[in-house]
Amino acid sequence: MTNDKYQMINGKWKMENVFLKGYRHGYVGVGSHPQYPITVCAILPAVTKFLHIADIHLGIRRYRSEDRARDFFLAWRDCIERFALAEKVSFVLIAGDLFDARRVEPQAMNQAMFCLSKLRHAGIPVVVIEGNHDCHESENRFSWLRSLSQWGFIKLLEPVYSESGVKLLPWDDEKCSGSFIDIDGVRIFGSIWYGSTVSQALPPLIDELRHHHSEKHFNVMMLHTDVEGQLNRPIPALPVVKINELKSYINYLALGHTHKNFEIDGWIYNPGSLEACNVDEYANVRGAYLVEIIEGQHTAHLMRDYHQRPVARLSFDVSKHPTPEELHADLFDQLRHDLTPHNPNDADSPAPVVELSLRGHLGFKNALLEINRIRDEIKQEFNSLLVIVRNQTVPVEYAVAAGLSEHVSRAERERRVIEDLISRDTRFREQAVAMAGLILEAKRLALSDELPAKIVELIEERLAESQTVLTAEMVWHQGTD
Ligand SMILES: [Mn+2]
Repeated sequence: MTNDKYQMINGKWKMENVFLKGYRHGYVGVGSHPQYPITVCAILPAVTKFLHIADIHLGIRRYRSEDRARDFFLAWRDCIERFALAEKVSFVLIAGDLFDARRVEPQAMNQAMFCLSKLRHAGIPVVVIEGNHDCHESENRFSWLRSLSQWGFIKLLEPVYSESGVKLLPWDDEKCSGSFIDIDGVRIFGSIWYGSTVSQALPPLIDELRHHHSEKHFNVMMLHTDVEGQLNRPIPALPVVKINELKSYINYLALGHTHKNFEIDGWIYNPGSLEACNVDEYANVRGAYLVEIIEGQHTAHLMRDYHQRPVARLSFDVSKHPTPEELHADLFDQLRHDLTPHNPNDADSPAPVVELSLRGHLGFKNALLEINRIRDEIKQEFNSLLVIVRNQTVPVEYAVAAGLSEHVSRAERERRVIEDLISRDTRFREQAVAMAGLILEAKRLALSDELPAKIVELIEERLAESQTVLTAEMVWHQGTD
């Protein structure tokens, strides 16, 4: 309980110093209690359940695959059916980015309505805030989220901004608008997308929360923002110390925006996007929070068992494969060992996305690594929906002197770099030391103003000493690079 006037002790509601009988499993009623001269003026359900999701991104077009775009709908449908309708929750929270774009495609609207109408039919309110993807345009007062709110399919919560500052207004059923709403003992506050100004936007909102949070309710606030320390990217995010200023008024901060799951100090929750919106997000944990409030104490369960496209993440070290043919053969040997081909007749398991990372030092020119061919052959052999090849190899062209101690002299470091550059190309590996010496010698002569003809003479002389095959390859290599 947020209010210490109301407490559940030994299965009985206690208000201040008086016990109320017979209200353990239901509601504390409004009006006078028959046995005691008190008036109970709050409606407090013993248990309230709600679903908190964010970043559904309906209508996403980032993948060039219809099936992949449909996955976002299937994830949304599955979550609503399993964790809202079947669980008979009191309400659903969507903390921003229901849609991938503010200009909603007809198909994305159909996908949204498929669930929103089921929820309305079941009497489950859907409380929504704008995200950066589906927020209204500043010069336009119309938006699809506002329309959906007007039509009664969602309750879009927005603070009201005017010249005099920000105001939080209670939900108005006639106007279908407001900044906060009470449902089953929970007071829910909305906000808008503030972007990089979120740290400045928060203090005036907190002033308003001071007036409007309710001691008689469990207070929830929805916010679409990144949080400092939860990202791998160096972009401005909201510092946790700033968020903590909300803690006096808010019991559960329902976040959206960051597409991976995190939880801070047992009151700040970010479920993550329902599906992976780009390749970098495949490794992230994501899901939907099913939250239970019992006697004012909440428990948030991250639900992950819903339609998510399976992803097979594989890694292959390209080092020590001297030719493109050998690399190809060894790669497919490893794939056949690690990856079971998808059975296209199995309707229960969707074809996976395969993400293959190629790592290590290439033993041949980068241009000879046939990424497209590798991608097509994996797709064909393993019946994958989509194959993403991440080329993280170090091309022979950019070799570096790895493993050198920091105390090594500049001259030695230079010699090693040149030697490495030569030896990473298997055609010249055997002669790397001799050739590095020759290159350094040529450089020294050039810096000492030696005549160019003299330098050419030296190079020719040394090359003649080594194998004639090597000389021919050098000429070919220089001519095609
Ligand atoms: Mn998003």
